[in-house]
Amino acid sequence: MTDQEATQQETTGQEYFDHLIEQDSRVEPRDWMPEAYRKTLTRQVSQHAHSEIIGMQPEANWITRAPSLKRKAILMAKVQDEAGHGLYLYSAAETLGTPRDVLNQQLLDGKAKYSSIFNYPARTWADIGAIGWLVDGAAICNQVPLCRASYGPYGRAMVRICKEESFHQRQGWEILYELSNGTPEQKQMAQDAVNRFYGPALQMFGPPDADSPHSQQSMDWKIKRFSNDDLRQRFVDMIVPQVEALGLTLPDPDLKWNEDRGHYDYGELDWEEFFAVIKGQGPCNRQRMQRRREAHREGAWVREAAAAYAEKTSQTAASALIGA
Ligand code: FAQ
Repeated sequence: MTDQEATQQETTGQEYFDHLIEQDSRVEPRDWMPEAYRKTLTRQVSQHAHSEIIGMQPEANWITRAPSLKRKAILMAKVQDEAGHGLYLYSAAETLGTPRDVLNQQLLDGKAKYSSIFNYPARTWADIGAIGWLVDGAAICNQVPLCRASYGPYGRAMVRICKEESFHQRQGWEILYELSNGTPEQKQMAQDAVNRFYGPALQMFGPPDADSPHSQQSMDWKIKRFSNDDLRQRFVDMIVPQVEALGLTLPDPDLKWNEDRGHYDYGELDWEEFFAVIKGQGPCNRQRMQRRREAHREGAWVREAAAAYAEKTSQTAASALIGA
């Protein structure tokens, strides 16, 4: 292809891409797309996948200690769902051209981010309730608009994920509801979990808009539909009546209804802590990565067996074709 032909192809590609975005249509893997669009999606979708996989750890830690067989079965199903979400998302990310083992290696090398929230410990059974209610609740708030993301494979993966997240949130709510209607000690345990997870859950939406380098471009490309602060506000407005129904409180003295804005005002979050956590200095960053690397090492034989099986079946298929 000559330089002129390449430029022509790029111009046509850009025009078609702009048209798809303007029409609120979907960009599919084989469509031409700007390199920066591919890069930001690969970044966001793979970080999202890593979050689902690392996010299994705080809850998996409670499977053996869940207070009943029923709770154990529900928690096990939830943790398995998170693994499934990771797989859908890695598949969606791969359609952008970077193989999954490369993405995974970026995580193992500590070069790729995953959600700040999973660097906090799950200390008590009530924390499992708070994770379901607040963390999955924030995830739903953030992810429902992503079902309309302009990139087809990502948006379609999100539809399925959001359905499962709704079940996750309900199971968390139910744990907290039961504890807050239990003994005074149980209620206190629920309150303590909400106190610890409230701030970090609000930080899941990302830095304030003024400090969010990717938001505007991602909104222009219709990957993100709302800014970080808009989604955070939506989440606060949603959980205030819910916490009242639980009979608990949110640990924010500045939280109050603002008649003029038609929203709840809430206090400043600890952004210093947030940036420290995403730089690797949270309470559990080291432990989470150590466990992930161990699990990857322990899974080597599974990957080798799967590769050998794939090789064998492709040889059998090739011989059948030659024989035919
Ligand atoms: N943690 O310019 P922005 C779940 C980074 S839900 C760590 O605002 P963007 C379900 C950001 O990557 C959790 N890093 O970036 C579950 C960027 O760094 P970079 C996962 C964060 O992308 C529940 C820099 O800060 N959900 O797993 C965080 O426009 C229970 C500047 O930020 C998703 O990933 C953070 N909280 O907006 C599983 C949703 N926030 O890459 C198990 C999809 C920001 O330049 C159990 N992702 N950063 O080095 C998104 O919606 C977006 O990527 C945001 C960030 C909103 C997270």
